[in-house]
Amino acid sequence: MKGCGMKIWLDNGLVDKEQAKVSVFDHGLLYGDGVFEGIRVYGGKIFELEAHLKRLWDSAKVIRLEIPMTMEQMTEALYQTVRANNVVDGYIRQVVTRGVGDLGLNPYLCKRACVIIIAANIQLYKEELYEKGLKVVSVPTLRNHPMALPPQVKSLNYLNNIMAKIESIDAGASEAIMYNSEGYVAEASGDNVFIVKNGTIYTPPVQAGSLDGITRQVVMRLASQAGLPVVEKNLTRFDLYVADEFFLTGSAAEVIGVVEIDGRLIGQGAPGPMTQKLRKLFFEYARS
Ligand code: PXG
Repeated sequence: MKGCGMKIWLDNGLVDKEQAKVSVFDHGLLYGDGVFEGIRVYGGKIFELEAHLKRLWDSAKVIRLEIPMTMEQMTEALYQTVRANNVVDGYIRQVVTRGVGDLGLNPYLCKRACVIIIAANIQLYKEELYEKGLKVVSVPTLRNHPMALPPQVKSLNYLNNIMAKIESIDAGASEAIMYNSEGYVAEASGDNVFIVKNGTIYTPPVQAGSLDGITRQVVMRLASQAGLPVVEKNLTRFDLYVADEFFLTGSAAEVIGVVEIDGRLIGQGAPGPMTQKLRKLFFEYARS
């Protein structure tokens, strides 16, 4: 898709990729002031669109950002961008920045938020990692405290997660496991955490400090429907180390097994049966 007539939604309509530029005075760039969503497209249909729109509007409300269009207009803009780029199975990056302002923090001096929609493809991990499973590490950088920037806000300021990602890469791992200030598992740098122990699926409550992941919600629902017990519970490093299975969920990663954390092997060192089953259920649902 690169270069061959890619169209980007910018503010009020589609423009050529080469024309899709924002000002150096946009507070999205100057301060990371804005919100975004990463959404999958399966078979030409935008996956869990309502949930993504709701989350975007909630994130915007928290940071007092007015999105300059209605949800209906946004839906239309998303589909126009998907169709203009012939995206059938792909990925949408939807961004709303605070817009152009002064060299000063005050967001209220920015006249109008800027809307950007990119429809393309994404592959977060190499295909073989889905078969073999990921190696992850616990990182020293804590997930943002809820009384700082609440982790439920999907803001353009991802430095908290980027710090964690750097720490994991530097440690030779594929992903970071982030904890909260009380020592409970929060999430990975861009994915939610699940484990399986004695036949039960566990995931930390969102209040432990994670994004309210849409893939997480779907996986929890599919597991319940399949009669697999799912429990939201605070998890510690100990729980991860002794888990029978371990997997991550996210729009980019989908469902991916973890086979090693901090040098401890999970289960038999390969993605477990429950992980594989949920991955299969997820794709059946996504493609239905
Ligand atoms: N936690 C964080 C911090 C995230 O950024 C998730 C959990 C999973 O949420 P969803 O709703 O996607 O199931 C995310 C989402 C990327 C990329 O480019 C990252 C995400 C989504 C799309 C793309 O790395 N993370």
